[in-house]
Amino acid sequence: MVDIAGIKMRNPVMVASGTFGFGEEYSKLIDLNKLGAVITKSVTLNPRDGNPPPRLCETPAGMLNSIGLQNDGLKVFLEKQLPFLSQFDVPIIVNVAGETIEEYVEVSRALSNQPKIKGLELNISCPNVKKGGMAFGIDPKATKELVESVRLATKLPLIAKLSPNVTDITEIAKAAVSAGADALSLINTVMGMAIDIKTKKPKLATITGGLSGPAIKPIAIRMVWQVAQVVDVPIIGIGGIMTAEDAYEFILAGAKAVQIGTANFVDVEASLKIIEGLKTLTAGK
Ligand code: RRO
Repeated sequence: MVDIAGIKMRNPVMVASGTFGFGEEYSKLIDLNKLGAVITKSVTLNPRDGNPPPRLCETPAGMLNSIGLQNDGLKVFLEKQLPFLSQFDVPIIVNVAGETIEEYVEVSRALSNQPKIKGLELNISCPNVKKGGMAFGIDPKATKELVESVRLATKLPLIAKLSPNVTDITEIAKAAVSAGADALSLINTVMGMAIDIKTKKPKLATITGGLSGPAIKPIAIRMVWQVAQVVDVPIIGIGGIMTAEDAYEFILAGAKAVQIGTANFVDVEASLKIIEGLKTLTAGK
């Protein structure tokens, strides 16, 4: 058993927001009950269509995305997606996003009286939207204001998901914790760009996107280590974890748990393999 800010998990391996939808497709392929927790795709107050295509491309040792917070909105989440996920015996953590503080507060409040939801992950690090998202996570004052406001609206464990697109992530981490975050997850994607040299056009319609996958692992390890030096709350490590050895590296850097993202697209069983491999690696430790 692993306890992250009061969220009790069978193991320290969760699936990362945005790489697992709301579990429906994966539930046909793997046993969700074996996961430490499921983190949903971001939920916003109203439905969003996301950005125009192309919004994904492969890069060396990773991929770029610019989904633009596509989701069906709070109502559909509560009526359909949450009931579906609730059939499983796995902690549900909802990733919450918005354009304004009021939106984060309203969504967080509405999720708070749902017994199946065990925690909220505040997405203050989406790199692909014009308003909100990362804007909250690159400025310590804005981070503090947002987390404080949501803190007043919910008793659920709050995890702030941090952006790597900053000069000093420890400043943001400290701001989130001082405002009442119970845990931190890091990192979200690194802003990147790719150009097709045949067409001479950017590979993504939005030009820039978020880089994920093994290419960003050393950045994430460095940031987890830096943040672990300055906060006392649990850290959830994210960034290019493909194997149990990668996950263990995050634990050695100071993470108490990890999230698996891009690896889910390569191998639907990646998270389950990492859970088994970590057991062996950490046995007796
Ligand atoms: O939807 C997205 O484009 C997106 C989000 Br919300 C995020 O937090 N991170 C990311 O890489 N893409």
